[in-house]
Amino acid sequence: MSSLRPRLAVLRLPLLAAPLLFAACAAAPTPRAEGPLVISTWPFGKFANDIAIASLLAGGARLDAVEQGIREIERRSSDGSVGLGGRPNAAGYPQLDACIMDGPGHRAGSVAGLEGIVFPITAARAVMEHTKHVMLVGEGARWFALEQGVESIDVADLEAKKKAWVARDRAAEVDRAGHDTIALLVLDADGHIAGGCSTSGAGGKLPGRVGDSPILGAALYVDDEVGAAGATGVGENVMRYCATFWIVELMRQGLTPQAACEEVVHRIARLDPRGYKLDICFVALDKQGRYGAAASNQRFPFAVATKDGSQVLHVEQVTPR
Ligand code: SD4
Repeated sequence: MSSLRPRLAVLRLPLLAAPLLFAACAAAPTPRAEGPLVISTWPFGKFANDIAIASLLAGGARLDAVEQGIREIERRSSDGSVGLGGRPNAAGYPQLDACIMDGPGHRAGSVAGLEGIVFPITAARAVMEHTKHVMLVGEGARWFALEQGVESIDVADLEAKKKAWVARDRAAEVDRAGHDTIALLVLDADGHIAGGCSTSGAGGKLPGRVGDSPILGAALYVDDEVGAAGATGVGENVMRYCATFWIVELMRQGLTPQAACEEVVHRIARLDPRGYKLDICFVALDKQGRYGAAASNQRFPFAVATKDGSQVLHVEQVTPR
């Protein structure tokens, strides 16, 4: 994927050169798709993309493509981290986070700390479409999802959960290695954008911990005038920087999706005491059908689907500067 890794040496220029810089980045090579486009995180994203692109090519609505694609991953829980099959928290049970956003109308819905609900993305969409709110959490989110008829399982009784928690080391490190999330972005044939994100969150997280995945502007942001971005990785290193909002704003200023993803990794690394050891990965697309991806300190596979086919691509970690 060398075409996905434009070298941005020009970004070492002083701040005054910013307009020049953005013009230079906008010219960087970047893949472009005709017609509908779907991009999502990790290799399992291909399963979601296949469903989403088939739906779009059949004339389906972009939000249906987002929801149906992500539901496939929640249903499979095949990677051990999305949906109820995901990695449990420190007390041994999964708490799920999800959000969805639609470009036209700038609408959004989100759920966090959700227990026992099979399809959190559907719950998030119901928040967007059937309430005047944007985000529901915990017991209220579960109650709402049940009331909306979203498929559910029995949650373990509270006493048992409490005992499991007390029995464990409360200082347990969050399982940094064991995290995966689907963030999926769609550009439809009319040029409108939508996206969604779903996760069981970082394995071993404290009960009640909410990551970046359900937070708009952190793991997902959609702007119908510009483009969209999605994130995966250590949520704490994404949400403190409003990373996807930042990526979209850089695209607004002229950067390609690829350049914007890389630039935000570099800027976070510059600000953060961890430097590039952030474990953060981004995907993005824009209104022109261009897309890109970047990761701070790992090889990052992601999935792309267009009318011409569906594939898993990857980028290497950014080169620190
Ligand atoms: C979180 N960002 O809860 C999620 C986890 C993740 O790949 O993306 N893992 O922090």
